[in-house]
Amino acid sequence: MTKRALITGVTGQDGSYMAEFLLGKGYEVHGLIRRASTFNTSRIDHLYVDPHSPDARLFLHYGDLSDGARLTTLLAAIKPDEVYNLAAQSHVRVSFEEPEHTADTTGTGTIRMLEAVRLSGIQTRFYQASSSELYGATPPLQNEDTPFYPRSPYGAAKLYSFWITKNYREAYGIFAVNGILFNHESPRRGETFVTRKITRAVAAIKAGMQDYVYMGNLDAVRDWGYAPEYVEAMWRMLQADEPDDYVVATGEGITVREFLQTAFEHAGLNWEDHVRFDERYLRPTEVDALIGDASRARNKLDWVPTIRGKELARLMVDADIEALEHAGRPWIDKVQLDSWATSVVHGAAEQ
Ligand code: NAP
Ligand code: G4F
Repeated sequence: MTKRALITGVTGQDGSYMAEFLLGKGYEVHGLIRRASTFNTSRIDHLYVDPHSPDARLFLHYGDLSDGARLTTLLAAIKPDEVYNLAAQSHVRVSFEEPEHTADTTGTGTIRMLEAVRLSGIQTRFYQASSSELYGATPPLQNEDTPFYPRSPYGAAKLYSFWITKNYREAYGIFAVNGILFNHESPRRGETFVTRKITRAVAAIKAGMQDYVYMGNLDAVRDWGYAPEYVEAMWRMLQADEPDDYVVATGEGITVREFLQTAFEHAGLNWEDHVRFDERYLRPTEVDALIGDASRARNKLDWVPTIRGKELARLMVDADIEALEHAGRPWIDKVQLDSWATSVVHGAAEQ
């Protein structure tokens, strides 16, 4: 029997890797996408097959986490065996600018999905994209028993989602799990997260198109892993005999400064010549250090990461240099437009 999965956030970094992974395993994959005035499917365009074709196994549906009725009817129609709830306003800095929207999408969106599961009456397994941001001010090492102390509207919204997922597991017997994922990156990472911002800047500086990149707190420590490996951990959680919550992390932390240094050195550049400080990129409350202990995932899911922070920096620099070489002029114009927007429209290009 072909398994069927629904992915919310299928156009995002993780959603695109998850769609690829599940198609590779023979699943029929359904993805929720937001209607936008421009195309927003660039991360999954390579997977697209005309739905009229008998070979089509990826199907996209318009919907939004703010629209509970739509989520319920969609789940009732698709009847997925597995639901991966990856959609969210996922940027921590932006959550300070848009706290209500973040609460609505990243927090209340989860209860809308869980209600859709409950009200549609379907039998399904539910994955919730929880985050190491839950730990916030609690120092490392962090594992499943570490107390939560979120430090942003995003972290607080994810805290609600964590507990409501656990509650629906206990109250209604739904196979619902939380993956508490530490930062994970890739060449598909959103351009305003720190790793991708750095590796894109390295490519542009190397090509002589830009001289400086403006950064915030370089002392923050993060446990950076590789996104394709992390979506496999999500899938493994839904294949387990019993539902549980799992930390997914590499166990190694490095500072933003070390990531910068590694990325610039890989391209033969000295980071100190090109990095400048801009207080705009500081957060009202910062999460100083996240380093995860993923022993439970290793022991119960047999999941082991292989790529860690510095290797990831080199891999992403290579990908951005190659993307720049192949994209040509349109990409160059986009870089110039981005830096123009950052300098002229104060606050509009928070990164
Ligand atoms: P991402 O690249 O920012 O993707 C977010 C996805 O959510 C996009 O597809 C976006 O659609 C969609 N979305 C946003 N608001 C929506 C709404 N109201 N209704 C429906 N869809 C909506 O995020 P990611 O890095 O792939 O992360 C996936 C999930 O894991 C997120 O929940 C994130 O908070 C969580 N997480 C990520 C990390 C990490 O390090 N990457 C770590 C822990 C947890 P558009 O393309 O239309 O914007
Ligand atoms: O790349 P970041 O924006 O990621 P952050 O805040 O750790 O959040 C990411 O990981 C979470 C898991 O822990 C996810 F839940 C969340 O959805 C997201 O994927 O920032 C990383 C660090 C921060 O300490 C930030 O202050 O980098 C620091 N930083 C320094 N300069 C910067 C910058 N961050 C950004 N985005 N831009 C800067 O210029």
